[in-house]
Amino acid sequence: MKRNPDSALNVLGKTTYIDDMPESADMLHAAIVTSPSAHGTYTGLNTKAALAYAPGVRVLTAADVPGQNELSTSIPDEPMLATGNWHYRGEVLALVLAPTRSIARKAAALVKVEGRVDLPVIVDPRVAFANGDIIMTPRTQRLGDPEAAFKLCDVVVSGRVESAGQEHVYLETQGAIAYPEDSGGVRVISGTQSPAGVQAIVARILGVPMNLVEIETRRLGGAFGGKEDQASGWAALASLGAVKTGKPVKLYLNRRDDMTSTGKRHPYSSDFKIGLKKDGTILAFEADYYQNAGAATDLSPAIIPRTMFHAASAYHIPNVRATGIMCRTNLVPFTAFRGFGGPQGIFVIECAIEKAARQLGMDPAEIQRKNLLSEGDVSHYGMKMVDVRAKETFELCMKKAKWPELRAGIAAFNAENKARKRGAAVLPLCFGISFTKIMLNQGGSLVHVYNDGSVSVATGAIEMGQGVGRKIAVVVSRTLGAPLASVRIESTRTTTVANTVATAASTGADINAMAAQVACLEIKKRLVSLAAAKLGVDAATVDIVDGRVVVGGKSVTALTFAALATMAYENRVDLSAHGFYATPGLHYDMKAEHGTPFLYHVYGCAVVTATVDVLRGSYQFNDAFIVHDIAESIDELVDMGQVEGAFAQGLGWSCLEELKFDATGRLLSDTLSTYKLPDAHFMPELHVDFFTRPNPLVVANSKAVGEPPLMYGIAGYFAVLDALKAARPDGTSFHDLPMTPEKAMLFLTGDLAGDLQKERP
Ligand code: LUZ
Ligand code: MOS
Repeated sequence: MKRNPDSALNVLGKTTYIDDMPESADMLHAAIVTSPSAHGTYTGLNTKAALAYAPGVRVLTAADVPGQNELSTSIPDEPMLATGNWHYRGEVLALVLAPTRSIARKAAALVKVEGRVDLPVIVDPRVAFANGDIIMTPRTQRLGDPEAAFKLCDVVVSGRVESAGQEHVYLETQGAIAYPEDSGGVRVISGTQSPAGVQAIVARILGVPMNLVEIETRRLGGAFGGKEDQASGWAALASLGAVKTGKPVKLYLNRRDDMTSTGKRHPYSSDFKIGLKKDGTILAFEADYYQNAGAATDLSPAIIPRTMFHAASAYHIPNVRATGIMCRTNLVPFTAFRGFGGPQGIFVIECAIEKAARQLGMDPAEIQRKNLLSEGDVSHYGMKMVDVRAKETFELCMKKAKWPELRAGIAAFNAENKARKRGAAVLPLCFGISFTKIMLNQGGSLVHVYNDGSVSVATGAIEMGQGVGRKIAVVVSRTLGAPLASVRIESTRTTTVANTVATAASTGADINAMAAQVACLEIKKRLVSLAAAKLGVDAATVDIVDGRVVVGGKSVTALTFAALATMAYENRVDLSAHGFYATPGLHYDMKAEHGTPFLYHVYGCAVVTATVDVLRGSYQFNDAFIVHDIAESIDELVDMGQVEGAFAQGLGWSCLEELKFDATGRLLSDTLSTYKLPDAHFMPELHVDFFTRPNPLVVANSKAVGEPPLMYGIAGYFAVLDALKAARPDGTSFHDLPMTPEKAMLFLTGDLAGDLQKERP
């Protein structure tokens, strides 16, 4: 096993995803009936034509739910099946079951909404805010006194920033298969990042205790946060169908249903104010983040604090105010997406720096450099920053990119060329690792060593293509001393490891490999003491390394790991153990908005260059230089895949992917022909180096890698903007992500409209 264990299967097309699983002859297929507008009420559903369409069609509505018709894990504002009203387009009104998927879909199209009354639709978070339609109360984090500090500044700049949402486009759409059990409960194969989360919701919907619901997840064809909270509805609908009919029910969304009815990255509209001294030192920063939460609470209350925690990004600013406001609109409930509010916050401070730099006549990179975090700085949320790597990674990256020469080269190119202009931008990174909700920072494992020496490892981790299984296997192999090839990672099941959390927040390997390690150390202790007894040596001198028992650190014995496992069984020594890990040292005072919410931070830096075609507004990225703080990599191939993939996804969000709703709340970009994803041609040449200082706080001295590199993509926005400014030095910078060629063109022709225009001096 040299890489992600799924890689070979994927290449051969042999990997089994949910829709590849065998279907029993009695299996029913489900299709959803969704709301016809973004806001409305109705008196009932007419199902006559649907039921008459084919034999065996059934229609289930809210009235069929035996338990509680509620999907939310916070404020109860998200019914699984609508009850007389809807609040976004794509909300599920009914579930149609039929012997085939095609019949189910056709019958679903025949269900008619009766007594429909459309209501006003709000799509803009600022309008929702003005109407008082917010979720919970706004939160504010503070450090120092920004108001007073602005008075001491040489330059104070304010502005407005927009960032659009992002569609997850996991290759495998959402779905589940539910099998009825004779207990009255269900067994569900669910496409989720959080089997235990799905278990709780299914139990609630069915009105049964959690021990009658088993959820299993073998792997996902991608998730990116989209299946952290929002897989539960599909599993619960399938479970409802299974319990109501006594037959297995499969619900698998097609791409358009998935794009219309599932949440995405939150769009934000934000205001900032930044104050600096003439030399570029930032004295004060304020931001108000209007988060477009969509029609239900979902994970918004966990996402908004991550935005606020990243308000100052990789900079130390002595006076900060960051206010987060969750605004309720008539769009699909927005949800977790790789970075979880962090990218939105980081984009705002970078916009502020860009605007301030223009005012000061400085290169934004010089302001960035001047204000980077130092060892021992205290963040605006009261956390003392230790083992800070901001300056080192920044300088390494600038050196790697040959920044002064790069800048000079761009200036020379721009002086010579009229039709094409080049630009460059830098993005320093500081991303906090741990779930912002402290309770979620826990994980469990169950490790069995079989008596032939092969090893079975179960944890709460979900393999979604990111390679967490590979990392856990490496840690288990190293800890036990068992050969890597003998370690098998089991599918994730609620009956093997209970009460787990979502594989999310970049913590999948941190938490689950740690929990696995705890169990392995327990088993190893027993094996070592047995080996010591058999060899007649002191247990303190015995170790197991690479599949062999070793005495005194160097004398490799003939006793293999496998033989020792057999011996343990013969001597009635327990070869199984459960492990548990809770991230230490986390605390947060919600009232004071102060504490230590993160175990550590991930640092790094990216330099991105771009060339704009001034006549067309189109552009091309040239190079991306990245120095990423990986600490000690558990698997360099896996980690490089995460860095490159996250960067591509961040670049897509920043520049290319355009999630577009119209004023009636209809998603216009609801297919892959209207929603453009980054491809190989879009990507710059990548030059990635790892910064490898060990991180003693985590298993194997590693660092989390899943989300942080996504932020590097933000440099793409500013690289293009830099080139645009070279073409039109008179134009005012605009901060409206993504930086599509359309917007670039409008900037170049001086036709940028609307609120962006208002910002012009
Ligand atoms: N999920 C979550 C996350 O529940 N809390 C978090 O802090 C988080 N951060 C990143 C991604 N998912
Ligand atoms: Mo979360 S955005 O699923 O890590």
